[in-house]
Amino acid sequence: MTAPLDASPFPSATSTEPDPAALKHLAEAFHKDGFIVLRGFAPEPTCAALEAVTRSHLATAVPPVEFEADLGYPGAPATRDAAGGGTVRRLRQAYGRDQVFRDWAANPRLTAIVQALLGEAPRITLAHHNCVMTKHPHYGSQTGWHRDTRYWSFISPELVTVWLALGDEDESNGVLRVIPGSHKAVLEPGQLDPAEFLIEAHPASQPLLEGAASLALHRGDVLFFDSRLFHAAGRNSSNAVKLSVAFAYFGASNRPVDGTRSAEFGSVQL
Ligand SMILES: O=C(O)CCC(=O)C(=O)O
Repeated sequence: MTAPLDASPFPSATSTEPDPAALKHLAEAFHKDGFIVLRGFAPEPTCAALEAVTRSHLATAVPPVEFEADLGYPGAPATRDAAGGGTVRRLRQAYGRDQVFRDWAANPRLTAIVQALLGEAPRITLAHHNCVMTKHPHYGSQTGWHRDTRYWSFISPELVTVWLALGDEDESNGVLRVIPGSHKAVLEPGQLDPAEFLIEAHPASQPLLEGAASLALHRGDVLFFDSRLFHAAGRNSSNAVKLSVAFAYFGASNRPVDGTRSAEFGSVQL
């Protein structure tokens, strides 16, 4: 499937006042499918600034980073000492890395949309995502079907992940795949493995997987998805690293559960 082309709710490229009817339409699509894609939503100077800082931090693996070898997903190096063991999977704590990340995460046009999707004022969680996802050729791993909320602890599971493509994302470099509507799916016992990945061979997974769609993105496209949406991604068989900036947002009436990892790094009020 081709990714849906949702129209920007802003009347012009510089406006920060969204059209209420367009915003309502986006929110309806989001609640139905679990995601929306806004083409070319991030201006080129923003993408260029984010990419420049990302590449400079990647060059020396400025901490904190997550290595592919730490997760051991399919295709990852077995250990940090193995060939490709220094391959970075994420530049973590993006918000603290540079003003360009803070500006993007708090961009008023972006947060106006998140607010419409959550139905209340959003906050940025610094505990989850808050990163640049990097998928490298050769050692970038495959990510199985999962919901982001599998390892997040909030009093309500309603969060929105905002994923900005800094380059083309397609079948050649590990495009994101989603199962539209799966944010509402009620699972059967035993349908998830101990790490809460969907067991594809489970009979109840088949109807879900039949609806899977690839979300091809271009530089500047922004995917907003419900953090309960099942998604997965393949490996990168191109010869260039894929870079995507990801932040997650929760509503003012929500909060991380005390004492959990979700409460560890605080949040940003917008
Ligand atoms: O790019 C990928 O492999 C998917 C990443 C992802 O969905 C995640 O880390 O939650």
